[in-house]
Amino acid sequence: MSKRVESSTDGSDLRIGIVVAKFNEFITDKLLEGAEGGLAECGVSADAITIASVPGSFEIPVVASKMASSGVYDAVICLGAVVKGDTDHYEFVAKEAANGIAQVALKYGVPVVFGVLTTHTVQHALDRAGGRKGNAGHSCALTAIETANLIRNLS
Ligand code: INI
Repeated sequence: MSKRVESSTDGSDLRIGIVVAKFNEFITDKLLEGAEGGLAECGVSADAITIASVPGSFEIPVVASKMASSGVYDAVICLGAVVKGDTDHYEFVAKEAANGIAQVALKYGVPVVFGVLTTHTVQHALDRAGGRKGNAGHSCALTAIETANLIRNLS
C-alpha cells in the first residue's frame, strides 16, 4: 500500500532565516513585510526568525549558505528585487542569485526559498510585492513552512 507523507502550515516549532537584499529596498521592504506576515499566520514566533540584510541579490546565496549550513534553521527565505535596466548586469545578478540559492538548498537539504523578483520594470516588481499580483514574500513564507514540515515528516 502506498504511503503519503503529509505537510502542514504549522510553523509554531520552526526556526526561519530570512536573507533580504537592500538593493531596491523600497520593493524588498514590502517583500519582507509579506514574509513576516505569512510566518506570523503560520504561528512562527518573532524570536524564531533571524533577518540578515545583504547589499544586493548577488550576495544572497553566500549568506543563505551560512544560515542553511548552521543547522539552526528549518528553512531560509531569500528576498530580493532584480529589475532590468539598460545593461546586462541584470542578467548576471538574476542568474547567479537563482543558481546560488538552488545550490544551497540541494547542498544542505534545507528549503531555501526563492523570493527574488526578476522583472523588466519597477512596476512589475511592485505588483508582486503587495500590489495587484499579491506578495511574493508572503507566498514564500508559506512555501518555506510547508516544505520544512514535509522534510521533517519524511525523516
Ligand atoms: N542587485 C539587486 O538586488 N537588484 C538589481 O536590480 C541589481 N542591479 O540591477 O544591478 C543589483 N545589483 C547589485 C548586485 O546584487 C551586487 O550587490 C553587486 O554587484 C556587488 O556584488
